[in-house]
Amino acid sequence: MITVYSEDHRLHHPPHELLDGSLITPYEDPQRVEIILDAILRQEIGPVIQPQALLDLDDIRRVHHTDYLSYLEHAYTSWVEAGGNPKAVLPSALAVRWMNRGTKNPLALPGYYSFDTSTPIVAGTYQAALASAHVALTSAEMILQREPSVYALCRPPGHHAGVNLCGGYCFLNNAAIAAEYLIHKGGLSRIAILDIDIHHGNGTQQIFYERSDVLYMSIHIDPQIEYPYFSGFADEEGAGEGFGYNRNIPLPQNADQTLFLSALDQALDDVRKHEPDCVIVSAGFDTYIEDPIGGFTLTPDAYPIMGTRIAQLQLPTLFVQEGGYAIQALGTNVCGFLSGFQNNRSVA
Ligand code: SP5
Ligand code: ZN
Repeated sequence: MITVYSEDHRLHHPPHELLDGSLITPYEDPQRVEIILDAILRQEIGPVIQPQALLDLDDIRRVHHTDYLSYLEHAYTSWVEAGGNPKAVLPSALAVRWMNRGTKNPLALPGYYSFDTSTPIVAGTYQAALASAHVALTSAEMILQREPSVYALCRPPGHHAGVNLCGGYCFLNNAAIAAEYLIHKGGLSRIAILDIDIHHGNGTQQIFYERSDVLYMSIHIDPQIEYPYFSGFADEEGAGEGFGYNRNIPLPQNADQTLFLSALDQALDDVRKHEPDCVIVSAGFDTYIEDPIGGFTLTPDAYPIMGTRIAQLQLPTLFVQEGGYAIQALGTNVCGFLSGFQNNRSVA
């Protein structure tokens, strides 16, 4: 399987995040993808290529508002000029409920475009986020060129990012951007996004909530006990034309492999019923037992099984890297997952 990777992810390397009231070293570290890349090369999963052609911003604007993109581009410089801490942009006041008037104040803007305090912006963040989206777009293009499966080694991740909101270490929704590309450039009619990160992909849910062409299926830790807390409940089923095309499967804390795999089987049944032209897997590995911000108890042997079951769909499959913070185990878990997939396909 081809992996698409860009070293520009390194431009996003914030010094801290504010989590549960503490300023801490970010869990979302550049080493994550370097370790995955090493394992992919060592275990000979397949060739690694860089994003191809020029990035066309229109491909990103199909998902994200122009004012949001412009915010991301200028957030750091304007913040520093206005006297914000040059270490990183982080909101101090969030625009919530009725307090959502617009603002031009560079110290206030982060609170308009963020939903948490864990997603700092530094000088290179926008470029890194664009590169990550470019990785997803290149991978989507390869699917259109009849590559049966591609792994987009994205960083920063994407599934928490909404049309005009960053959060959960995410700025641009790479999976959603790939889905829109497949529909608009490739003429695909139906897509299924299967999100197996431990956190609910609130951004992806928002983006496709009223659409019936893109099914969003997510298995995640119960939002009553874990992030993102305010979204991801089972009764969020889509709206309007999209009713029935959003499905959340929340699982309890400490969910194990047996529980996770039976949820995966349910999700895969729904994916089959949708009859998609392509499956996009939002692949997070924070379900691993040792993950420092996880909460499930999956062991490394779970990932090849997950890959195998997804392979049985026998559909074009685009894997998009999301979370996973047990850095030392990431290479093993990702490669186990991708190998499980590859070894069980009639087409590579
Ligand atoms: C892409 C992705 O995986 N983003 C995740 C962002 C999660 N940030 C908040 C984590 C909250 C962890 N809570 C731990 C509670 C103590 N067990
Ligand atoms: Zn996650």
